[in-house]
Amino acid sequence: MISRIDLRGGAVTDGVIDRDLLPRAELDVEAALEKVRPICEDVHHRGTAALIDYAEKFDGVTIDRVRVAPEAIERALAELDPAVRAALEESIRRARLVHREQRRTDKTVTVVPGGTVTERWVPVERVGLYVPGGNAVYPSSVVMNVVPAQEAGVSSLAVSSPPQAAFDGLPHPTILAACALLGVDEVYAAGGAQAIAMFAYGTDECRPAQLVTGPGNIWVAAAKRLLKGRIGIDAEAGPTEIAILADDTADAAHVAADLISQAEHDTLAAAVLVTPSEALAEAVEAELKTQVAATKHAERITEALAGRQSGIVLVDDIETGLKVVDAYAAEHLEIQTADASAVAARVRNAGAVFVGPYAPVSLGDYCAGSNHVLPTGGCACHSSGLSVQSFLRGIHVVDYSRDALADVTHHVVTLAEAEDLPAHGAALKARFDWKVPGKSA
Ligand code: HSO
Ligand code: ZN
Repeated sequence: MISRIDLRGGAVTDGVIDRDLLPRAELDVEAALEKVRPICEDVHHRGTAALIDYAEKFDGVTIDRVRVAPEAIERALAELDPAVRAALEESIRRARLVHREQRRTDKTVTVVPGGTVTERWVPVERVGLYVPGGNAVYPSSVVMNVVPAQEAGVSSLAVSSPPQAAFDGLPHPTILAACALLGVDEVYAAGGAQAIAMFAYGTDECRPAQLVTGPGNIWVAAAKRLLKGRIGIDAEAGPTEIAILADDTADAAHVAADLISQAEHDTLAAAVLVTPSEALAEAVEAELKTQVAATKHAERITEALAGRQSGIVLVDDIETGLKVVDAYAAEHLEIQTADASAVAARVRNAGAVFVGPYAPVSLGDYCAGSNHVLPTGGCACHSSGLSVQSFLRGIHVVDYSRDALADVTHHVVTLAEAEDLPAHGAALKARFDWKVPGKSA
């Protein structure tokens, strides 16, 4: 079911890994752009009326408003299973512990006497958080989006999630309950590209936001690409990925279970094992066979594991394995090797790293305290996951005295002239007794 890619015996030359040798899905966001463009335009022009039409068309529900009534949110919390409530509360508590430490303080640097630059960290005023529906419901993603936004000091937060036919056109009740637990009372029943357009343009019910965050399917990614600039985005999240770098100290049953756990998300989800151990590869293949057959979403998982985005990559040694996982830049990377901490410390590219046998990705998905909105599709080589920083802007505040400006004026004038932009220099000279070039005294 899962394919093998053999990079042993010289397939890796000079330590350079050709990314194209590694399994990865091709997600054609460009092609989806043309489909989402008219939807976004429609929401721009017709607002709520368009959203109601798309709820009918895409979600198969008839609704007469998109904003969820406060009573529905309160009811969802009142009816929430106490065990789920306790688990969500623990997830929120741990996430807050980690994200609170990401807050930044303003810093002032005295560049010269009388000349300072202060970096002020200012939260985005209003943020839209998208929580997907689809194959699964994601109250955990509400936690992962809302907690860093709140810790950053975002004052206005709105959540949108697709309307569900099974729940009278409301988002899933566990999503509503998670919002209630987090103190978010502005929730919309809109999904896909249309939800992103709602946040970007605003509607009669929903004030436009400056930033939209959260995972989503290809339509959400396409809408984010299309509307980026009009609204800030976190990332165009693609299907979930797990890579595991393991040697023969790893437990094959656990490795297989972890691969399956992320393959469960989507038929396009990626599960990649990188190992120098032929014995482990064989044992994991055998485990996958029996474990997949026994799991609830066997069909979806089988397709994900058989897809070209998944595979077992055989390498000569852990050294080469490290190069492979760095080239792959997985959303989630588990290290299940001897001396896992030392190996993990050498990883350069991954959305999040899970160290040793007792840190499976599922822990991070729900209750590690870490964030689970992470860069996919290789973007981990240049981007980070969602954090407090995602919701802040750093503003440089420049404050110079007359003397401090006078002291540096000759340098500014020189650089301005070197760039053939003399008016830049003139702006400084005008403040002192300097003669402005080209103007007679
Ligand atoms: N693994 C997903 C997050 C998630 N898993 C939510 C379960 N629920 C992307 O990091
Ligand atoms: Zn997951």
